Amino acid sequence: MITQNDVEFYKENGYLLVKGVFNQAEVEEMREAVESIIKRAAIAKKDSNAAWQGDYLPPEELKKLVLKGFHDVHYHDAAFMRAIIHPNMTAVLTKIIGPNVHLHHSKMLVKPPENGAAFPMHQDYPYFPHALHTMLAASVHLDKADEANGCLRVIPGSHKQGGLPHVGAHYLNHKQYPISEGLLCPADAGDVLFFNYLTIHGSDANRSERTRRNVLFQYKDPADLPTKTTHFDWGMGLMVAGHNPDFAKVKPDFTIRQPEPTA
Ligand SMILES: O=C(O)CCC(=O)C(=O)O
Repeated sequence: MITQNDVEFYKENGYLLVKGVFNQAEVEEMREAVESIIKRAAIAKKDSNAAWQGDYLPPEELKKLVLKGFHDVHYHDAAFMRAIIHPNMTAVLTKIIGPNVHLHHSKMLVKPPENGAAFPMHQDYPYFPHALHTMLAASVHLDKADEANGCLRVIPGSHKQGGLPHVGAHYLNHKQYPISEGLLCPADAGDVLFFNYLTIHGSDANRSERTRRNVLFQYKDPADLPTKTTHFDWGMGLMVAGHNPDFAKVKPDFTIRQPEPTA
């Protein structure tokens, strides 16, 4: 699926766009799954707006922005589990992470037309820091994404700076790193943008009449261990390629809470 030059490009720039990872039928299946999650979230009254808050936009603009964002999509619909372990996906992952790869978490990010939320520039690193920095996001495009509907933007090579201070752990100083300075990464449905968790990235608001639906899977080498317990999602640690070399530590370190006794 990718060449040695692509691997070098990823190492140098901290991101790589791979065209046509998913075919039209697979994209359609994921679109239906996303729409169904949105409907079921509304029925369950769990559809609160996931748009990032902060000082990167004037409050009156910020309050209009909407993001349909939910974690653990592979717990909601089997279409995403198929995508997480798709042979085209693992072919790329094993080239840029290594032979052993496991899942960290999954989520969906739907920016509705006209007022789809922006993401100020940030690294994913502060959310879930790890020792070896193998962690990457695979952002799967379910619609054509461009500047008008708020496609992803990256700062090439920024992963080489290591972890940077974030405002309240969420995003970088927006005056120093305005969204407009990120390199636009336009993509078609079925394309996947891979980017390291140290790569500075973000996206502008969707001001177009088109929706922008992405699902994002975060993966890493199982030998790359967390340096801080900050984030836990179900499904974390599921092997998608190779094997886990540490027999004693295949599951993340967490405590299962016992349900409260009911009367
Ligand atoms: O999909 C986007 O526009 C940005 C998503 C993002 O930055 C993230 O989830 O960390």
